[in-house]
Amino acid sequence: MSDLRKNIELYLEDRILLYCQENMIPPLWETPIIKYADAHDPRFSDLKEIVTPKHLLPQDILPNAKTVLSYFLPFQKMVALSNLEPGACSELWASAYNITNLMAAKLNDDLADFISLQGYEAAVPQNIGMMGSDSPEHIRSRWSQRHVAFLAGHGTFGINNMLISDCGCVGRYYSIVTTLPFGADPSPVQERCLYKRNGSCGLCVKHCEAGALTAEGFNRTICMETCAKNEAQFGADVCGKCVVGLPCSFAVPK
Ligand code: B12
Repeated sequence: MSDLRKNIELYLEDRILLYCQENMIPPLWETPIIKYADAHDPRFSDLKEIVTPKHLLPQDILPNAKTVLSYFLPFQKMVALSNLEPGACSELWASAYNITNLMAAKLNDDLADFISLQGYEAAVPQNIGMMGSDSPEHIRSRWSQRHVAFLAGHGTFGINNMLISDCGCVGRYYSIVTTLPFGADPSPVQERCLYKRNGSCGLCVKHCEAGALTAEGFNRTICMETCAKNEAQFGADVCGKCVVGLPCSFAVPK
């Protein structure tokens, strides 16, 4: 691994520790995983069809874009364990979501500054939360973090829609567009979702009491209604029952 690549990893790990110290919060995450996509990968254009015609290209974010840095922040097991019970999400699950998003905004800016100091350009995608339209079925992001992570080789998609990383699917993805001179990371060869691999498992579907997730597909409207109920109770638009207590929560299933 190149020194610069290693230094970026160490920098991110350090910043997380520092953020926790400065804000007097316990670390809620395992070591982040950083992977890179080629900003000229033609599959970025496909996202205009797969996600939304308004989906951005890396070059819309940074004209000289060469590489997209995508990182996964895996939650610690205790965060997932707190959310195993059926019903509303756990308070810890909700607060971990809010804390992670606040921290990631800072990490992204710091990481972009760090990359600039190394002599490369870096830009953080902006306004990439939900992009509502007339129909809730069209609630999409113009920068789909998990599709970007997929192009960076982080993992394969489970039937719960989650991208299953090298250390499972319980966590959050973020990304930065850069001119870093790294090649793209390879995609995993093996299908990581057991249901997709051989029809076994399917636990994520069983965990979705609301019925948003079925083996046939995913109903965003039902999922959003469930997340909205948790938001009213715990201040975060989350649920997460479909990602906890699974063979792919914290590992790549054998
Ligand atoms: C809008 C949104 C929501 C909405 C709508 C959900 C939805 N699925 O669209 C609501 C509020 C309901 C929601 C719920 C959740 N969300 Co959400 N959400 C987003 C957001 C902002 C945009 C998602 C988007 O537009 N996706 C585009 C649509 C078209 O694709 P998709 O839904 O991702 O599903 C695609 C894949 O499954 C893919 N796919 C499946 N198989 C294959 C195979 C191949 C080869 C390919 C290429 C693609 C592919 O195709 C599907 C359809 O195109 C992203 C953050 C971001 N900026 O990306 C987070 C994000 C997707 N959410 C996330 C999470 C964790 C959740 C929840 C678990 C809530 C929680 N934190 O407790 C639930 C899970 C719902 C579910 N099972 O999908 C994480 C996912 C992390 C991961 N490990 O994958 C993200 C990436 C946030 C982040 N920064 O990490 N979310």
